Amino acid sequence: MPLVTGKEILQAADKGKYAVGAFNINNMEIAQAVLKAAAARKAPVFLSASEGAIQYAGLKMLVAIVKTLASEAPVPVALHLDHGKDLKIIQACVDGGFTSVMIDGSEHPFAENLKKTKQVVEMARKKGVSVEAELGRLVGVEDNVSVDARDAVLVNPEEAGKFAKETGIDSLAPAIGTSHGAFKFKGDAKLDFERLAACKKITGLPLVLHGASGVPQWVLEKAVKYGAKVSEAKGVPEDQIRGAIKNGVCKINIDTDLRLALAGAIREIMANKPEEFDPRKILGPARDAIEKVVLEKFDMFGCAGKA
Ligand code: TD4
Ligand code: CA
Ligand code: ZN
Repeated sequence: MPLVTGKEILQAADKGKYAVGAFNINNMEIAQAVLKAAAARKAPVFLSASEGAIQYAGLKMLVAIVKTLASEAPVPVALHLDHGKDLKIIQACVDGGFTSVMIDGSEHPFAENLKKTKQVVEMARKKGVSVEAELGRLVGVEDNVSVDARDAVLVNPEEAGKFAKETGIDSLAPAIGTSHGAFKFKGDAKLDFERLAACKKITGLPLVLHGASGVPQWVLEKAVKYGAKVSEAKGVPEDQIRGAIKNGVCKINIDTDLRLALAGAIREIMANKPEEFDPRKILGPARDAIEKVVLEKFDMFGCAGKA
């Protein structure tokens, strides 16, 4: 089917109290893996491209890949710009066929983030494109971090209320203690569900969880077995993901788990079959490994069967 807006997918998720997955893509194989899994589970899904992905693959190429695959997919698909910072790139995505954009103004002071976000909402509205924004900083918060230190980096729910009202965004990514990448926590994972629930209550918006990769055991084991130096990797455990969904998270961003699965699968082939150099025999198993990760996410998020 044709691409749908982010808002359409998230409103249904919000009402149905489940979360959908948003998976970062950089090439054809990753997009194919995600959509094959989405079709198998009948799950609505976001395909996300970062500014870096756009630089790597080209905006037109990414749009062409996603539109082509989505047109054959039996599930709703939104094409989303992840962590948009450059207004020119955001405008190019809005004009170029994306159906959802994120403006990440979180490193700016509140007033400037608000102003930038408002600008993006204005440009996106003209094309019916949905907008996600971010408040607070994505940093892993450890068990023993003081309340004051948390206040300094995590979302402030009161600010979130004002921000949502003044900008007219469609979804909000509040920082509640997760971070990007494979090394999220030194001690136990600790997400601030109280803050999350307060943001949900005051904004009424579908919320987005960034930095949500779980570093599944089987993915980590394979990567490490074949030489990846990532043995200290630690992600968000499943019970914390479920807690986030209970407290208003409707979109869950996953990139690291796909990267690790791809790297592990490629390392395995290269190690076990040194005579192999057919790209299809190298990238094919990597694509299968990504698909398996995505299937597990759909089962965890509650979005299977919702398409
Ligand atoms: O927003 N994301 C994905 C971030 C992708 C960054 O891509 P570039 O390297 O191109 O900038 C997430 O929230 C995913 O978090 P994760 O837990 O998977 O790291
Ligand atoms: Ca940010
Ligand atoms: Zn993110």
